[in-house]
Amino acid sequence: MTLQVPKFTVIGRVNKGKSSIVSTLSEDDSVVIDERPGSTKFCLEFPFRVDGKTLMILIDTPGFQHATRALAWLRRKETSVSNRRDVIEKFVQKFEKKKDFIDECRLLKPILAGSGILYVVDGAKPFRKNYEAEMEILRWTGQPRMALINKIGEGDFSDEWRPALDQYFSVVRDFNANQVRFLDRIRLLEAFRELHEPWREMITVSINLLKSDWQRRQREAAKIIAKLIIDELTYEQEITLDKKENPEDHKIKIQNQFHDYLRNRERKARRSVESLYKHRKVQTVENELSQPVFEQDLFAKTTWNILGLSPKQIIGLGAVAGATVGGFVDAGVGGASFMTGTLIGGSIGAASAFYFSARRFVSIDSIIDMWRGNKIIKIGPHKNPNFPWILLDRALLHYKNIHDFAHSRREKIILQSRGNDQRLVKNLNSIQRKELNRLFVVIRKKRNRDNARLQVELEKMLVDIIQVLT
Ligand SMILES: Nc1nc2c(ncn2[C@@H]2O[C@H](COP(=O)(O)OP(=O)(O)OP(=O)(O)O)[C@@H](O)[C@H]2O)c(=O)[nH]1
Ligand SMILES: [Mg+2]
Repeated sequence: MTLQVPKFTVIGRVNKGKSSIVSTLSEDDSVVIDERPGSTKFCLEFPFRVDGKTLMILIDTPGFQHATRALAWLRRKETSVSNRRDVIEKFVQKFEKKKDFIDECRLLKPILAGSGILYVVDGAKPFRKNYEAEMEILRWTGQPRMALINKIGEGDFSDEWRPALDQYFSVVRDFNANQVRFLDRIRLLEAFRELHEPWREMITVSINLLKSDWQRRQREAAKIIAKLIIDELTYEQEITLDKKENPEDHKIKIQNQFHDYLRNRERKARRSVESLYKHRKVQTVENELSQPVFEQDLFAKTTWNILGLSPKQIIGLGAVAGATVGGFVDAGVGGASFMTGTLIGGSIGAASAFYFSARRFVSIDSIIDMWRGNKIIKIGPHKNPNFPWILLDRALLHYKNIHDFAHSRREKIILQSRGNDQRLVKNLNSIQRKELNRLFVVIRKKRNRDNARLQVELEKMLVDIIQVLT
């Protein structure tokens, strides 16, 4: 027997967050949402799919336009409480092709065809008696009904709304479209399950599918981040020059190309994480990171403190081994002179809007003069001991934000790192830090050899880190 896929028609007054709820529940960021009222003009279906399987269908609507008049018509035709649904059917038949109740007919049709009702109100605004007509019409349909109190502004009138909604809806829930997280969605599905017996089995299947898909996404994200780190730590670039050319003329160019590669590689990983979480349109801004990095001394203490590990932590890890590999510093130096040492070691490059370590710590590894008489300029891999930590910190910050970003939100995500509380790698426990450091060192040593095994090891660690993070 195929299970019945639950459908929900989402209804409410203009600008109350109907489309936002549809967007959040269907994980679809293409739903039209706007601060201007009347943004939804037609009824549209949005399936929520996991792994190619439709788990439920949300129907976005413009809501009622003439509820009071419609209810007056219905009341005139009503002969008994038991024929109210028939009266609604007659109403749709009569007005379907006419202009008077276009929106009413459009939203009532799927309900009469069996969909449940999600009624959305704004709990930040007071309850008014004139909401009663539409709630009454919905009650007449006899279909499973749930009310969601979606607070759009600062006020809180939930206490006024609840007793009124309780009269018309079997379940009333607070549900803030823009702030819900995964577990809130699971709880809502659990409530849907109680609403209508024929949906019970399908919704149970859906909850289990969604939970396992969520874990799959975490594993996939760990894989994407692990691959990114390995690629960036082992990437090197070379260009071959004609014997007449002067390598000095090409240094800046190859350095920029090297930076571009690292930057693009990170961008690609981010897009993959975003599409894993079905965020197709989201944009991120890194105001805290890019601006000081762009303009100021990149080794100003504040900048250094933004991401990655602190110099003290790096030294504590013996990660200076990484720096020693780069030939920059003496392993014995303390925090401040460590930074000075690295600063001197790095080349002071042209202003490129890239995070500091990448810019300063590109090393022109070797300039080889002979290869069929040509010259080869080689650059990379990146040597800064903090580089993997900064990469990881940025990846985790991005991941956490994407993971928690409701699909109804249309603003840009500000990837903000506000000091130590946000510096994610800094708060890892010392065993995790040591273990990661060991891996980073091996990855760097092996360059492109044996990466598959290292990738699996890194992935495993990242899954644990990600789980705690979210
Ligand atoms: N802060 C906040 N704003 C929200 C929330 N839900 C919706 N909004 C905002 O409220 C406005 C209207 O949201 P929509 O989802 O378009 O509302 P709607 O009921 O579909 O509106 P119409 O289709 O025009 O009737 C948008 O600017 C949303 O971003 C919420 O939970 N919190
Ligand atoms: Mg809308």
